[in-house]
Amino acid sequence: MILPIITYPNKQLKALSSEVTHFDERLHLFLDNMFETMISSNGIGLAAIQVANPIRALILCIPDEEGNQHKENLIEIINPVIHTPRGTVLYQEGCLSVPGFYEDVERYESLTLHYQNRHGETNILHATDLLAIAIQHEIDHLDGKLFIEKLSYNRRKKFEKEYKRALKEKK
Ligand code: Y12
Ligand code: CO
Repeated sequence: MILPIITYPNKQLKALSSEVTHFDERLHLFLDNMFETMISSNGIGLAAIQVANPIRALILCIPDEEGNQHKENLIEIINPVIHTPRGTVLYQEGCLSVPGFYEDVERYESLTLHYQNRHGETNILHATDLLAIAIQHEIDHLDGKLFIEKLSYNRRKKFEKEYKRALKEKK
């Protein structure tokens, strides 16, 4: 089932998501729906709060060199914790909750992630490149933060003006 994606400035996106404690059929169905929703919107990452569920769950499906996404590359990440972040890198980010806008954001270059899978099993993942960036972007969603909050004062003001104009034009 394709779920509606909440977009900025909806205040639900500011919610602090709660730890997942039940790794049951309901969670599995929800994660399946998140995947369908993300792929149908051409996304590579989606956090549960973006579809109005404030739980600490996110999914990522990084495209291959040809830009194609494969379900076998899907990573379901529950209750993530970042360890040993290293270096910094600038990357132009986009977000399904801020449609039509891409901005350079500074992130850690690499990190180690401790998380649980859909069965509650603990996994450890070393991430670099786009995977490391997308993990940080999605974990920010779990903490109620959007990438636009990392922009400088002037870039944020410019974004607000352009976004408001785009929303008006859509109406
Ligand atoms: C850098 C950091 C984090 C990510 C992962 C999360 N972002 C996305 O998956 C963004 C997807 C996206 C897709 C769009 O295309 C459509 O909606 C059809 C899009 O375009 C518009 O909204 C017009 C914007 C964002 C990625 C990179
Ligand atoms: Co996002």
